[in-house]
Amino acid sequence: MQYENLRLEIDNGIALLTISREKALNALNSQTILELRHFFSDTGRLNPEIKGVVLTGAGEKAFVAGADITEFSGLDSAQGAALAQRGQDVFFLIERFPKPVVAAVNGFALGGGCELAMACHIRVAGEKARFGQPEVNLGLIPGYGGTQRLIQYIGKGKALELLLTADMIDANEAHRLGLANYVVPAGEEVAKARELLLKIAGKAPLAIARVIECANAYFAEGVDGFAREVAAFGECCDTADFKEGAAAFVEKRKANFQGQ
Ligand code: DAK
Repeated sequence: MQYENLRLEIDNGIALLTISREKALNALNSQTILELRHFFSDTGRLNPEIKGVVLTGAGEKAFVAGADITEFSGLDSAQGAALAQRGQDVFFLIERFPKPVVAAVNGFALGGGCELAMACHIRVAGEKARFGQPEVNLGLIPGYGGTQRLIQYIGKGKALELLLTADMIDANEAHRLGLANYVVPAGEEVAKARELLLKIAGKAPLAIARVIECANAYFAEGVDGFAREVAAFGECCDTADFKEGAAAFVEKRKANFQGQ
């Protein structure tokens, strides 16, 4: 698929995926959602060269300033619910992506943008980043998982305050609350995200994928996360990477994992 709104650059095994609609502050229109779906189900998943993904927004002002407001006025309830489901499916693809995804939040992360950052595994916020769920200003509620994931990250009390007031918080407050893993000077978000991904790229890929799966199992309805962990641990024992990791430890050398 030819991307119109995503820019993809791969360097040293790390994909830098930039949402590039700078004039609309990188707002998520349906084409961008389609392209994200394609990357996280196809290109990014199947390309063995890609070990991890940095997701960011073009320009210096915004990560993503929300869903594209010009696209969703006039929807009826059935169309709205169908669109929300389609968007949520894409965000689940990101959350369940078997390789690490780090959001480099370089500016406004509002509404669908905050939801997108929350679907990533780790968030690095630049000093100019602003997070918020302003949907109630528009007579809406978050539709891409915001009411659920914000509570997972910062707890019900503070999440409800942000969801009900539509207030924005800055990078330091997001860090204090546990929404942002790091705050870095503006312009250094991608470099920090890459640094984290390069560190993770040295670990065993099959184990990394299972850590992500088990962490998600904690929140999945009807799934026993502890049971999934037991099974996943057993699966790791069958891998060549585990044998290599254990041998490297005994031989006092760096492990050379093959993802097998
Ligand atoms: N959509 C479309 N265009 C946007 C946009 C957005 N979300 N945010 C900004 N833009 C456009 C502006 O219209 C403006 O375009 P021009 O006038 O230059 O053509 C350009 O980006 C620059 O924006 P501003 O001139 O407003 O820039 P400022 O620095 O003055 O303000 C701002 C920056 C981020 C504070 C402001 O742009 C703003 O408040 N933006 C809207 C934030 C927001 O409310 N975002 C939407 C949250 S609600 C759904 C599922 C999910 C959702 C909806 C439906 N369904 C399944 C149906 C989720 C909804 C949301 O995300």
